[in-house]
Amino acid sequence: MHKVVISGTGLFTPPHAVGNEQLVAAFNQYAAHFNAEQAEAIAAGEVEPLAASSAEFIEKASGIRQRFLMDAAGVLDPARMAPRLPERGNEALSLQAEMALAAAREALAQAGRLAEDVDLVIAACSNLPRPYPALAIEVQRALGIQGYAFDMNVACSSATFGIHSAVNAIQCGQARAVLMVNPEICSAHLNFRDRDSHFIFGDACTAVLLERADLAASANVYEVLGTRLATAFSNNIRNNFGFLNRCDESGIGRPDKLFHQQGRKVFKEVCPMVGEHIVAHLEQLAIRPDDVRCFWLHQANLAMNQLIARRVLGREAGPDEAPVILDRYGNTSSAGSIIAFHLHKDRLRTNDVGVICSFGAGYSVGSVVLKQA
Ligand code: CO8
Repeated sequence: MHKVVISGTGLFTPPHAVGNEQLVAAFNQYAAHFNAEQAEAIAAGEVEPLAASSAEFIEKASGIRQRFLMDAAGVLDPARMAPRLPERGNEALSLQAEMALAAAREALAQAGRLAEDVDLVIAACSNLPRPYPALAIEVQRALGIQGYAFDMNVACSSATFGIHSAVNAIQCGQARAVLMVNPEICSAHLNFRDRDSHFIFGDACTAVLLERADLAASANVYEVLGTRLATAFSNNIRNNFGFLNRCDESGIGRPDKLFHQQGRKVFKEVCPMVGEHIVAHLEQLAIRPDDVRCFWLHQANLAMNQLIARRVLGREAGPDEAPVILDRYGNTSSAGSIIAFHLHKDRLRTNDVGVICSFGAGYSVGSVVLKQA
């Protein structure tokens, strides 16, 4: 079997940074309007009034200070509270492909690779622009890559599951190099009218180039020592949007067609699952947790990451050991752990070991153990 390395990563950051205060101001305006409109029903006890959101709560509960959005104006308009992203014609490049190209070009350049060196494109993210033709095939054509391409969705774990698939393809000799992209427009499936979750997500796109170690052009590469995946069904993070929605019109427009979750339950159930997963993966590779130089964890909640690191290490992790990017980016679903890796992979020195780990809806957990070559 061929050895596999990560030889390049890329990041596309959307144009609009939106702070908690701005988001809360829009929500509170919407809530005040709703309460005024529903005053009679609220007084009669028929409708629950909407409580105000608070920037202080958001930072304390999640660690998030701001997020980047593909369109801020639509989200911050209390009469709309959804991004305005006009549909493009069939001949135009789709928005997610555009994001993917920007991140992909950076990853290819970093690896010193051209389109002709790549045999497989994987688009892995928590929502795709359409069922078909695959977004990955659109990206493949736009970059002029031969070979094959496919889409996959494992929510927040899409990128690590994508890396796993890429590693398999390279190890088996089906591809020399694989480009994996994660274009996340979380703002388009987030309910900005829901106080419990309106602050959680941001938009971003990451790209990872994986190659056969013996063919890599760059000397600055990260050998993949192993990947490990796990899933366990849960309804605690759910989105009921789908192609069957139009077959039962009574449900169209209900908030369950957007992201919704039982945040507390997710926190309680996912942290132990992830801690045990990482420990078991390291054990399998005969690596002691203390010998891991850096954990690039999924970026959903600061306290969650601190707890997971504590479970793995048996002590507090330093900011250097588990870098945080969610304060600036929010939760960018599958892109989160890859943004942390992209921005902080230089924390490894030769022969140092690091772990990328994602977790989220499904439930799903994916870990990738790397060694700086
Ligand atoms: N402002 C002020 N107060 C608030 C707000 C707000 N915005 N929201 C809630 N409160 C109040 C509540 O009403 C509650 O009040 P009370 O105590 O009086 O009942 C109090 O604050 C505490 O509420 P919670 O218990 O809900 O607050 P938590 O401390 O649990 O924090 C979090 C909420 C931050 C959501 C936290 O539970 C969390 O982060 N949990 C983990 C969630 C997680 O990791 N989810 C991962 C989902 S991501 C994923 O898998 C990908 C899905 C695909 C992408 C989707 C893209 C859209």
